[in-house]
Amino acid sequence: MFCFQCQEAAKNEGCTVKGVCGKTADVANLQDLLLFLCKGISHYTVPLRKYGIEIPQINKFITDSLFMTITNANFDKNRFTTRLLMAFEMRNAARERLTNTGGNIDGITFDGALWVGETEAEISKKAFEVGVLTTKNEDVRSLRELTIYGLKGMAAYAEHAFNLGYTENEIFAFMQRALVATTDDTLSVDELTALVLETGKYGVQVMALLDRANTSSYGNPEITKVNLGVRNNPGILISGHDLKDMEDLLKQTEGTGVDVYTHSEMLPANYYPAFKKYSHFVGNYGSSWWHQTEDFENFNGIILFTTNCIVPPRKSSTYIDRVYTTGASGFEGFKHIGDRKEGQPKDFSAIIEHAKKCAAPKEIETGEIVGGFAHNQVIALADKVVEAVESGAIRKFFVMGGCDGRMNGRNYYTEFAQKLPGDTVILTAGCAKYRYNKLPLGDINGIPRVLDAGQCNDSYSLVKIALALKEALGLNDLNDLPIAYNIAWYEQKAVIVLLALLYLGVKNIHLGPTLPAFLSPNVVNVLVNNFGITGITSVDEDMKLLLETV
Ligand code: SF4
Ligand code: SF3
Repeated sequence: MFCFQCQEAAKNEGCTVKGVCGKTADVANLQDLLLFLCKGISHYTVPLRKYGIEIPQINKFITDSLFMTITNANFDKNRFTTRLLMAFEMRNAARERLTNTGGNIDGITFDGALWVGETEAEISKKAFEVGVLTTKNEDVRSLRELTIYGLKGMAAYAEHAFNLGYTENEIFAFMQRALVATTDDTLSVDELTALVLETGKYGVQVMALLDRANTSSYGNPEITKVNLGVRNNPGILISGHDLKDMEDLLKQTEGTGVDVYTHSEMLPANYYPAFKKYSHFVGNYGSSWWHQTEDFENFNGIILFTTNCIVPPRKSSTYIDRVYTTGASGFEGFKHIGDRKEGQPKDFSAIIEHAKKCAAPKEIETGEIVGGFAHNQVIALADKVVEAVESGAIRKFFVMGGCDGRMNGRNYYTEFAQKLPGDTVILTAGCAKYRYNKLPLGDINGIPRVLDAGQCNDSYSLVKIALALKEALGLNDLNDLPIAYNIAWYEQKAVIVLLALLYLGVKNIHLGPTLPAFLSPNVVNVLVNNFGITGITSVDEDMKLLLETV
């Protein structure tokens, strides 16, 4: 195996024996093979579009497959093996369709479009051969993988939108065209750099689509005090990012005596009007994803993963039989809830029955946190915000969104938030917020000093807020705003968010806690020279620099 897609890549170079995340070499190789076949399928679907042909099942298959390979989403070898067999079927269907349409398949020579493996031994051998390192030139490899990781993030958001009935063929078409482009040895470094930026363009588009899907389905997030304590009923703790699963679960648990709590990235579900109305939706339990081994132990009830981030349980963990996965997520040893049947809600009856037999959660904290500052809510407060900026009450905004992670150095973000002067406001989205969202940072004229827009995909909200501020303050360029970017990344959704920000022209982003292992020195130079991207140094130095510039 070789994997360097996340911030935890061993030695900040790559995991080669087993993932720091817990991914085994078997699973890593099967994920590589699945991507290889998705590229192969795309070699047929891209020319099919020239004939106006879309194959929705394949669009969905490629999207789900990319999503399943995101860090901490799916560790289940069997799920990947089954999926590989499906990939062969999808590829055959696409090839046949292209032949029947009169398309020319003779020119399609990419191995992933042709290779067939039958035995487990053949599949394992091939899986070992098709990884990231098959691209020898490190700059080409870096740009190809940067694109692919962006596509994985895009796929995650496209999948959530799809679950709510929102799709755009343009997004699927781009994903597949880009997958093919990553197999094209004739593309120059400049062309690949352009592909990376184009990925950011579609990143903006997919986040806008998901924003529309979420807010049309569940209303606009609004200022909400989220309870951190517990009640005395058994509960289900829902984690991940999928709001359709949240809806189905809340509906099916109503009146059953089972309470629902959010964990980690599901926290922002508390901000949606359509979910707030359920009296058995108690609040948020615990902290960000990597605290789960302790949080789940204490919770006593059922845990439902709708997406990443899964942490493999410890040998001593007692909660394994209480954990379920659904959608793209999976883990050998956790039970899996299957997909929705056409037009039907997902069937959560098994976990509700299981929950009824569990003890109520142990209280690990009390109190409340405030969130719900997505674009609609902040824009509703625009007058107040603009007044505070114009009077100098707010000197500067700090976008500190992104991911959380286990690395010790991430204390940086807690310290940074603590040391920020009282006339600054943090704008956040994603699980990075858990580094500072329970600190008593106060408010400025009633505006909380931490404005949480929601999940990582709600970074789109931060962009809308920035654009609205630019208008209100009569500025021409986003970079003239009193906003500094100090973003934490971990997995590939953060990659698509970053590419989206670059596409929108945001400059001087500080990215930490380490720069991605998949960026070659030359690609880092391109990012530094064109976008002013830098890593982080010490809290004091970065604070000084970021407070001084615009
Ligand atoms: Fe390593 Fe991250 Fe890949 Fe897991 S996802 S194998 S930690 S680089
Ligand atoms: Fe977090 Fe996994 Fe990235 Fe959605 S839940 S932001 S790390």
